[in-house]
Amino acid sequence: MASTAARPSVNGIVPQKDLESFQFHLAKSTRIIALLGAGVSASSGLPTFRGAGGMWRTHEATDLATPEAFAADPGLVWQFYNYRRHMALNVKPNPAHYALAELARKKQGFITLSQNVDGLSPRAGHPSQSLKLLHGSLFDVKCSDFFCKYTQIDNYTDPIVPALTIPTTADGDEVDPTSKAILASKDLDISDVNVKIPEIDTAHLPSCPSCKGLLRPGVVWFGERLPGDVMSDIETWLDESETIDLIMVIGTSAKVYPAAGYVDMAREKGARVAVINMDKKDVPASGVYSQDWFFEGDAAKIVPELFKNEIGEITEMPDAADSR
Ligand code: BJW
Ligand code: ZN
Repeated sequence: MASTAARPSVNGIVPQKDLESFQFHLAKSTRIIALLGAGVSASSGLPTFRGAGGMWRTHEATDLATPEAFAADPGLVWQFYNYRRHMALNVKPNPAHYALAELARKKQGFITLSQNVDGLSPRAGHPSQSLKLLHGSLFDVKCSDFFCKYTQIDNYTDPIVPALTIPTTADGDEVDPTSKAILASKDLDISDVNVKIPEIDTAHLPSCPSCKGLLRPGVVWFGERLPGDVMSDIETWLDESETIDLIMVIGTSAKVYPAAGYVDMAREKGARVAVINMDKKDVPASGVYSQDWFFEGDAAKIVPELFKNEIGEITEMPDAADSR
């Protein structure tokens, strides 16, 4: 089995024996899933959600990524997402994004299910028909009124409205306006539920040109259904065959459902699982079986190495954002 991470590595990135057995399996695989999470974009400079350095150490995740939070304080939630949009626009896709995009061009039966909303896979040129964005995109905006179907795709305005301009320190450094530290530095005891965090006037938030209601980020919050078209595309792909050869679980804690459930679905169809993660403890709920692989380390380094036999070296790295 290939799950022991501390074995000697010949190429300095992954143990040679595991690399070879993985590459051998990848070469003969015709039905492959990649399940991506925030760790794929970590080396681009975007924080993950959970674990060391995770952004939700400085935010209460469930406080901000829910429809209830938006209803209670749309200004605070918009500040959080406007800042996330800004961060994503100011980083670049990394070799893992490019390697996945290239594998998608090379392998017909390869589908990527990404939980990431940062736009980096599309910017790396990942073919859209084989990239399924489970949790939407920071750059889609939609009406918050259930009955109004207004949607904007590819809105890259930064800040999205002037009222959401990112504050700077006296030294000119941009600061996350919604981090606990910043809120606390305003002399507010944010642990006290009776203390109200200042709200941005809703009149200055993004508004719907159709119904004049509030627009909201086009991401999937806790308790919300995943996009119907995305789910049905995945279902169609799953139903195309009784077998799946491989699922790669890359840079995700695999704790959020239904995304995490695809690992067991793939196993049920015979898939071997390859986990690529910085943290040995972050394995899917079903664990790592004897025929699986665990590659410990940075996805941006490991993924191109794993795919090298299929895609060659990643050399050119065009960013679709440069031509916008
Ligand atoms: C590196 C690295 C490097 C770092 N290299 N690795 C079944 C069981 C239990 C609960 C549920 C269930 N089904 C549904 C639920 C409820 C809920 C849920 O899953 N809760 C869990 C917390 C238990 N799910 C939902 O609510 C979903 N909706 C739903 O099921 O609807 C059903 C419904 C039916 C009918 C009517 C209505 C509804 C929706 C889930 C939406 C999740 N949304 C978020 C926010 C998106 C917007 C935003 O970005 O703000 O999506 S939550 C957040 O978590 C975000 C992420 O996509 C998602 C996953 O996180 P991810 O990507 O795994 O990040 P991390 O930080 O957790 O992990 C990073 C990993 O990278 C770590 O392992 C690091 O070690 C690693 N790493 N650097 C390699 N360089
Ligand atoms: Zn509307």
